[in-house]
Amino acid sequence: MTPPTIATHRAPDADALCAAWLASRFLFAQQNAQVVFVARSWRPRITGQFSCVVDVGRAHDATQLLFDHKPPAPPDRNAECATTLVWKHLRERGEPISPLQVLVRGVHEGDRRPPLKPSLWLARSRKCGLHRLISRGRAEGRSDEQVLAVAFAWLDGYWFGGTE
Ligand SMILES: [Mn+2]
Repeated sequence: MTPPTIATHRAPDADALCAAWLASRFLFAQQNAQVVFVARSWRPRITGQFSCVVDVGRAHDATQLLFDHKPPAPPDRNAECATTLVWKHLRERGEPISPLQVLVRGVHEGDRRPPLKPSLWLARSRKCGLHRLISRGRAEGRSDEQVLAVAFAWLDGYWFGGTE
């Protein structure tokens, strides 16, 4: 059986990676989902091209597993982020992911444009947490796949390993 595919944008940020991780570990648990990177200009035209789309495509439709938060749907890009949209969908499905709320809130805050004065959680994450891992990976010229591997390892540790 072909594994599910999760599309997000190239040069992924914390929101793209966290939303893709939520989809991979909860929507498609134990299915070895593959993350595919597409241009930020990508738009969903063919239904079912990917199993799930996060933080790209400018469409939000949970019935098709399309989770973007940029206009036109919804009109305000800061009201939600891709991670909060996937998280809320998972909660509606009854997944026991409430302990991720602090992380989800921090990722949402970090995705805000323009940014506001960061919370302590976000400032710490940018200094030595998930946000730092991603920005350092990018600054060191790592590939999208390498940045994803590092971020997923951190998130797996955060959730499954009980570290952090
Ligand atoms: Mn985003």
